Amino acid sequence: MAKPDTIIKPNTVTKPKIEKPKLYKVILINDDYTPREFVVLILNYVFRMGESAANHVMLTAHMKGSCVVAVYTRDIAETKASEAIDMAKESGFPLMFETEPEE
Ligand code: TYC
Repeated sequence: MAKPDTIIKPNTVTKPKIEKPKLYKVILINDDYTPREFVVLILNYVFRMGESAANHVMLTAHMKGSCVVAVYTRDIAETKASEAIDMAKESGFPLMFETEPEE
């Protein structure tokens, strides 16, 4: 086969596209049944919060209805929320966590 006389190369520049992963909030929801100590225990265990931060978050949710616990990438936020909900369920408590994208 004959070789082409002209080779046309596309004139493009590839920019490395590295985007910051979107972050998700884990939100603790208040209820009337889960004991305060159990909420603190879950915050200690699943979210690695110290005693005083966990107490503060629990009391904020208790008084205001909800409180942001922490911010993670989507996978981690969803995994931790499910882990916390499952632990509460296993103990017979209706404790709820939600995840929502950060603005
Ligand atoms: N309101 C609960 C009680 O009085 C305690 C509680 C606090 C439950 C925060 C859930 O997210 C919560 N026993």
